Amino acid sequence: MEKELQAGTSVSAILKEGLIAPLDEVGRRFSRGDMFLPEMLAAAQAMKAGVEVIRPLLTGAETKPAGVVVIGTVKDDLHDIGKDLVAMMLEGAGFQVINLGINVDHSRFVEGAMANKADIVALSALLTTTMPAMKTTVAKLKEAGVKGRIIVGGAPVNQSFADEIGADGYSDDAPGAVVLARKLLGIHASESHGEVH
Ligand code: B12
Repeated sequence: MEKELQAGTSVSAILKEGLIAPLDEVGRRFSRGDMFLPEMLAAAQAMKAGVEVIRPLLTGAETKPAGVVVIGTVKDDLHDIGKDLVAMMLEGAGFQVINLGINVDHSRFVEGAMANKADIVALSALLTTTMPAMKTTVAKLKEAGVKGRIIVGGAPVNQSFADEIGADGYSDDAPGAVVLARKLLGIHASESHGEVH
């Protein structure tokens, strides 16, 4: 990774081709029964170590605060690699990010959003079995009168599910989450500098 960076390979190429693509392959092998949980865990740890190397490039210094984002992975879901990438890229784009972590139930999302006056509440789910928790969380955030816009993502989530549960936006990747958050808050990209190429 360090060698690639020194050789001038772009951060997004390292992320997509060097980190996310191999992890997708691990997921496919797990589905086929060619790999098992300890291997998936080892792959996740390798991914996390890789992300740490590029973290400074993703979160770069930004002066103008773009807004407050409260982010977390929904209840009973322990996947955090994608959610943390989204958090890092939002930070890089100048957002103040409060990361609630994994296995976050709806009441913690509501408290976190209220306490931090979130402009955006971002929910991640990686399991089809935790998508209902995403739906409940959206409903509870609305019921509680949280004013921030709600965005959702994660491998099993798509635009039609986002629409169905009443989320304000969906993106299938971290750079798209930045574009989405800016769009929902009416921020033009030129007003911010944290682009990753
Ligand atoms: C790594 C991994 C794990 C690790 C997680 C480690 C960690 N700290 O996160 C471990 C080993 C712990 C794990 C456990 C399990 N896992 Co798992 N795991 C994966 C794997 C291989 C990669 C996930 C990942 O990190 N991808 C890379 C990141 C960058 O991608 P991403 O998360 O999709 O995020 C991107 C976008 O989705 C988007 N995004 C994500 N969140 C958000 C949020 C917002 C707001 C927005 C806008 C965008 C956005 O942006 C991100 C960056 O571009 C996937 C397979 C896969 N390819 O998805 C299986 C997978 C998700 N796991 C699966 C399963 C079944 C499990 C277990 C149930 C296995 C078991 N029998 O115990 C457990 C469940 C544990 C739990 N309760 O959560 C299945 C899910 C099947 C399903 N349809 O529900 C998958 C698809 C594997 C498979 N093919 O079967 N897993």
